[in-house]
Amino acid sequence: MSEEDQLTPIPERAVANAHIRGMHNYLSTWEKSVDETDAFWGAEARAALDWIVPFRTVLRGSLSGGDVAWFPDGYLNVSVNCLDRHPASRTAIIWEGDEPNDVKHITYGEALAATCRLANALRTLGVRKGDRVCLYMPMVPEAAYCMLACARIGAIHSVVFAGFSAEALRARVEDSRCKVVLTADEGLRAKKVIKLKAVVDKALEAEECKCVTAVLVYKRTGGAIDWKEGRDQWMSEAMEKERPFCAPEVMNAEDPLFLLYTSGSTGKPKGMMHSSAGYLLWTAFTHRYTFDYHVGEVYACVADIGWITGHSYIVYGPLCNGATTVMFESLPTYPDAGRYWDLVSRHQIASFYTAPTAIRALMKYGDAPVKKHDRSSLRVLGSVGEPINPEAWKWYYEVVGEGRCCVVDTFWQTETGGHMITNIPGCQPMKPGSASLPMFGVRPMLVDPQAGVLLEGNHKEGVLCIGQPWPGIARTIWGDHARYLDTYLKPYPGYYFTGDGCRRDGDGYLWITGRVDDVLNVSGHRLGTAEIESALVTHEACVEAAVVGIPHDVKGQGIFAYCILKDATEETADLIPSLKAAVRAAIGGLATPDHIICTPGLPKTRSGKIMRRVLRKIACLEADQLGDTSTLADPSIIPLLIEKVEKAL
Ligand code: 6R9
Repeated sequence: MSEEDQLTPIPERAVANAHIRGMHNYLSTWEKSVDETDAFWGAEARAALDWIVPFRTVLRGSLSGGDVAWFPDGYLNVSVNCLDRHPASRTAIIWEGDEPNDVKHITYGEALAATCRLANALRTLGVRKGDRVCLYMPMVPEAAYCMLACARIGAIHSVVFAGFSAEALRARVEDSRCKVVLTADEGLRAKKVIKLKAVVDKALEAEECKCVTAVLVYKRTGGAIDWKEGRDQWMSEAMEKERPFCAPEVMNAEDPLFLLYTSGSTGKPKGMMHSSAGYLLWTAFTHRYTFDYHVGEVYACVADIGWITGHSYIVYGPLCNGATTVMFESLPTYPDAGRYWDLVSRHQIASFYTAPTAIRALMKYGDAPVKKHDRSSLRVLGSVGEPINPEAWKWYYEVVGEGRCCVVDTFWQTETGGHMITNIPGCQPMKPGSASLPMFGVRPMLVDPQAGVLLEGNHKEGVLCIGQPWPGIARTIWGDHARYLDTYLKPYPGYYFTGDGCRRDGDGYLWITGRVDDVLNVSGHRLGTAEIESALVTHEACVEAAVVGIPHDVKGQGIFAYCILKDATEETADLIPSLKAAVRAAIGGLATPDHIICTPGLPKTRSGKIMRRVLRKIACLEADQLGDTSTLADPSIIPLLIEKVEKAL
C-alpha cells in the first residue's frame, strides 16, 4: 500500500465542534507554537492556569544547559487549579470499582473537601513543603486525593505502581527518602486480592526506610492486616479529625510537583522530577487538544495512576480542565471481555484512552463482546504506551469506533510529561500505526545515530530527538542531575534524546520504531534489561544473566533471559520457577521472564561485552541472520544456545 493510500480521512461527525480544524490551521498554530514560544506559551499559561503571582518570564534556560525553567517568576498551586476553581457541583471523578455495579460519582466540591482533609492530615504528621510522600495505592478516588493533597501543601509525591514488589518499593522510598507512605489494606482486581499493606510492611522493615515515620491506610477491602502502633493510622480516621479547608501552599512554577520512577539502561530506576506549572500546563493543554475535550463530556483513561499516563491523563490534565474523568479499578476482561464497552455505554464516555496491548488482548475475543454495548457516545479513541500495529488500529477504529471516531496514537514518555507526537482530531487524516505529527510546541528531529547529523526531509530514519524545550519536560532525575544530562541532553548536544527510533515518511508523518537502548516495553510497561538481569543474579544459583526482548503477539514484547549457573548447580525442575520468583521478588510480577534458558556461557566479544544482538536473534529464532560474529571470543557457544532455545520455545 502506498503511503497516501494509508491516509484515513477524519470522520466528520466526530469533530464537528473541534477546537482546531484542518491541516492548514494545525500547521499555522504549530509554527507559532515553536517559533513564537514566549507569545504562544505565555498566552496559553495565562488562559489555562490560575496564578497567585503572575509570571513575567515565559522561558529561561536551554536544553544544552540542562536548566530549562518555564514561568520561573510565577507562583500558583496545582491543587487549586485542579479543584477549587471548578463548579463545586460538577462531577469530577466517576469511579467504577472492580464490580460493574460499584460506581461513585464525586463532585469537584467533594474531591476538594477530601483533598483538604488529607492535606491537613499530612501537615499534622509533620509533612512540609518539599518533603516526599510515597503512594502505594489501588485505583480508588483516594489515590487522586492523596496526589492532590501533596500538591496542596507542596509535598512531592512519588507514586509507586501497586504491582511492584516490596524490594522495588523499598528502593524507591529509600532513593527519595519519603517521610510518609499512603497505602490501602488491599487492592482488588477481578476479585483477586492484592495485599498492599503487607508489601509496605515488608518494604519498611529495611533499615534504609527508617525515614518513614507514618503510614496512612485506606480501607478498601477490610481484609486482615498487620498493624504497627505509633506508625500506622487509618486514612479515614486521620481525615475525620481535620477540617475540609486547607490553605494552599504558594508554590513557585518550578517547584517540584512529583517524582515518578522509570526504567533506563542501568539497573537503578530514575526518579524523574516534574515541575508544577509547566507540567500542569502541558497535561491540560495536550488533554484538551488530543482528545478534543469539551467541558461536560465524560472522558476515560483506563491506565493505572502508578504510571505517567495515569498522572497526566487521569488526574492532572483532565482535572485542570474541569473535566469529568473516569477512574477504573478493574480489568478489561472482568467479568467478561465487554467490560470496557459496558463502561463506555453506562457512563456515556466521549473519549476513551487505552494501550495497544489491551486492544490486542480484546481482539482475541472477537467482535461480539464489543457489539453487545452501545458505543454511540464515543468520538475519540486514544492509544498509548507502544507502537500500535495496523491490525489493532483497524480493529479499534472499525469495530470499537464503527468508523465514526478519531483514533489518536499518542507518542510520549514519563520524561516528556505529556503527548509529544500525535494526530489531533479534526486536524490531520490518520495513518494506522503512525503517531503522525508533532504536538504544538514540539520540534521533532531525526538524527543519524552514528554521524550525529540531522536528517532533514522526508523518507528518513534515525533516532528521535526534540529540538527545543516544551513546558512538560522533566527537569531532572532526583538526586542525580549528571545522569539526567548524560541520558537525555548530552548524547545529541542541544537536543533532548528520546531513546526511540523513528522514520519520517513521504507525507512527513512520523513512525516510532521502538527503543534503541536496553529498555523493553512489555504490555506497555517500561522495563530495563539491566534491572531484570540484576534481579536474576540475586538468585543463589545464577552468576550472570542476559535479558533480551522478543516479539509477543499480545504483550508487544516478551522477556527472554539467558542465565549462567554456578558451576555445581544442577538444572532441577524447580530451578526455572525459582529464578522467576527471584525476579518477582526484586521487581514485581510484571517483569517475570516468559522464557529462561540456562547456559554455560554467553556470546561475548574479546573485551568481555555481551553481544546482545546475537542473543536477540537466537531468542527470536532468527539464528540464520546472526550477522557478523567474527568478534566473538568463543563462537562454539552459538550452536549450543540455538539448540537450547529451539528446545525451549
Ligand atoms: C507514556 C508512556 C515511554 C516509551 C517510549 C516509547 C513507547 C509510548 C508510544 C510509544 C510508539 C506510541 N511509546 N507511546 N511507542 N508509539 N504511541 O508510555 O511512557 O512508560 O515512559 O514509556 O514507550 O518507546 O519511549 P513510558
